[in-house]
Amino acid sequence: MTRPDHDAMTGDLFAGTSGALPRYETLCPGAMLLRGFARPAEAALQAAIDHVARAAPFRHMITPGGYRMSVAMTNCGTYGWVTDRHGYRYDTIDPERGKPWPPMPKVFERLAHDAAEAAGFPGFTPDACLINRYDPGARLSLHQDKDERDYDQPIVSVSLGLPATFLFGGVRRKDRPAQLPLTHGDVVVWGGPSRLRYHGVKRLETGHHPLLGRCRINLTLRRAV
Ligand code: MD3
Ligand code: FE
Repeated sequence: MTRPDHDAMTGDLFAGTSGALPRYETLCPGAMLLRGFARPAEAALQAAIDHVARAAPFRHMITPGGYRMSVAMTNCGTYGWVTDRHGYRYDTIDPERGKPWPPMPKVFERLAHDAAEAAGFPGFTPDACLINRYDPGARLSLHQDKDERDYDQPIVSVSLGLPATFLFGGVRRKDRPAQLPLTHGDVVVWGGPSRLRYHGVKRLETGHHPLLGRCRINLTLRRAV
């Protein structure tokens, strides 16, 4: 599906994209893939990620079961997602630094808002952004996102850098997952009946991306509280 009104809808940040309009695709009820939606903002996104990571560095958190996550993580916004031996939670304080997370960059907030609107969820205002960094070999096993208060709020996921294979299953762990290749600039909005689906990311292959280098970065924008 093409959107001739895309520029008008997203405003000046994303203006001038008419030569390469993103394609829109429904993956399953409530989930919409917006191919290339983040590309016009790639430089601003990268600068904002660097800014956040200088204040709150990427770290490998420990799962409640005692495993070190292969994905390196940091957060920005009012709430950050954290895991340690005690469990998963959203916290206003970065436990590594004992200080609040860096504020949500305007470019993140705007991208999430505009992507959600394009997918049929107007008025989305994220209060949490988890930034996941996948180095070659990193993976994320199948899980549900259940730590948020209101499942009626969508989740906006932004892929940058190296390509990855995303897995999305059903609402039961045993449901065989579908595989979805996600590349630089792709945005997925997960809402409605897709919100509690199991999902994960396959082991990242080695490679080099012209902007991000040897990694994949995923922004997961949520309304936590
Ligand atoms: C599908 N991150 O941090 S976000 C996570 O690429 C996480 O780093 C992945 O899953 C990543 O929790 C993918 C995409 C995503 C997020 C929430 C979902 C997909 C979802 C909720 C329901 C179904
Ligand atoms: Fe998830």
